[in-house]
Amino acid sequence: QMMKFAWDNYKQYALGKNELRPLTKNGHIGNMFGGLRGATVIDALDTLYIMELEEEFQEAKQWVEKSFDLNVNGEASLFEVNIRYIGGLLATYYLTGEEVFKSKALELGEKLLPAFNTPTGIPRGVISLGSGMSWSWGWASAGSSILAEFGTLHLEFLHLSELSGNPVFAEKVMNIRRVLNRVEKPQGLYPNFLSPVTGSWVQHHVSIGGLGDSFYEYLIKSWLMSDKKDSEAKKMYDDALEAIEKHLVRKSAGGLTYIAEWRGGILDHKMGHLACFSGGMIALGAEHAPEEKRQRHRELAAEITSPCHESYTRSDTKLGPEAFRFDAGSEAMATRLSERYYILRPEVVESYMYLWRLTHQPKYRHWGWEVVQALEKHCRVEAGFSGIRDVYSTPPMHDNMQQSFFLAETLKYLYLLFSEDDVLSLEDWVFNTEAHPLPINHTDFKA
Ligand code: DMJ
Repeated sequence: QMMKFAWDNYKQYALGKNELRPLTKNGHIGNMFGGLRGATVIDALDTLYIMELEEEFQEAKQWVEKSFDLNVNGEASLFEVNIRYIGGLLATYYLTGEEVFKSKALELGEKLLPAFNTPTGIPRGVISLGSGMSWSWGWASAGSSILAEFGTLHLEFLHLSELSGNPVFAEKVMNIRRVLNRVEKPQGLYPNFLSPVTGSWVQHHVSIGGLGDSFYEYLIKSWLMSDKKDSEAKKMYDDALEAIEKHLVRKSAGGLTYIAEWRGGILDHKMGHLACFSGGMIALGAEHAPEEKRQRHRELAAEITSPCHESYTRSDTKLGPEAFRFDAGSEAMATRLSERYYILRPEVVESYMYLWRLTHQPKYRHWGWEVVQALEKHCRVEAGFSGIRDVYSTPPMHDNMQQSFFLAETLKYLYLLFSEDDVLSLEDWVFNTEAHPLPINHTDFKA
């Protein structure tokens, strides 16, 4: 019902725009997708399909067939186009077998290739879909590329090669891996900024949250998607996790285990909402860890998820802030005004879903249900769901934005949390970082 409500309002007020503005009842286009439209349609497709919302799925499919235009000119984020559009189209193709999704994914994939034309082959973050020109984000230090951006292409690009028979996509991402393997890692950690010109780190900021997050996720998932053959990815994941455990995982005075950020050796005792996906990732990896580490990793996954849950329960809305801290007497709460917002993000329920599926401890379903109730109470407005500006104040002020990842991820993970384990079984599927399911063992990882 939540998904139907989110979709119906998007369709009524914003179909063809990228997101719905649920308070003003209109659409939002933004500047992340380079002139591409319908981000919410593409992100919602597989969720509608999985939830058996058949009529709504047909509406979305029709929009793709009739109105989804790839001949656009504008500045796109390579990462966002890949995870939302390519991921959404590929997943829907694999679920339905309908050619239109495959052909659009391949056509769009081709348009992303010029971004890799750099001295190292590390792509730049922004690409003009019309001209193929690419450049780095103005805010990224010294023209660098971002770890979580160029490190979050592997799953989709292997499928593009598999489906097209063209090895070029796989070659591009295997080259990224080569560069990463060559460069020296401070204390075994991967900093967030790398120069696409020299292939060396530009700054020593390490984070398992924003700017770093899905790079780690794609290492373990690359290995799983290859049906456990891509041992290089597994080793990179194992080594990275070991360094994270040693240098970033800390326990607060109140006994909460969290993952801090690292700035040239100095710890910033802050955990972003984005970092809360890591409980799920570590739980998934733990199942395949060597026996001597398995139990410790299982415990770590559960421990890391706990402050994320606390960040929700300690707020007045029972929704969690964008970032929470463990310093100056604070525990699992935002201390800065600018970090108090919640934009319908999925990472906390994502971890609940993995931990439920892997442990069957009822608390994860209880925690997920608390989120459902809080979303209904504070984020549901007359024409859709909206993010809120301050999780510590009720009634909350709304931000007038229904993010597309709310339909792709937050609602999908909640649905899967309450489904049987064989609905998109973790044995058969990996979820890309936008929660689009990709089948295991369909790729030739050696390409
Ligand atoms: C999503 O687009 C993806 O989950 C991405 O990896 C991180 N940010 C958003 C959701 O918060």
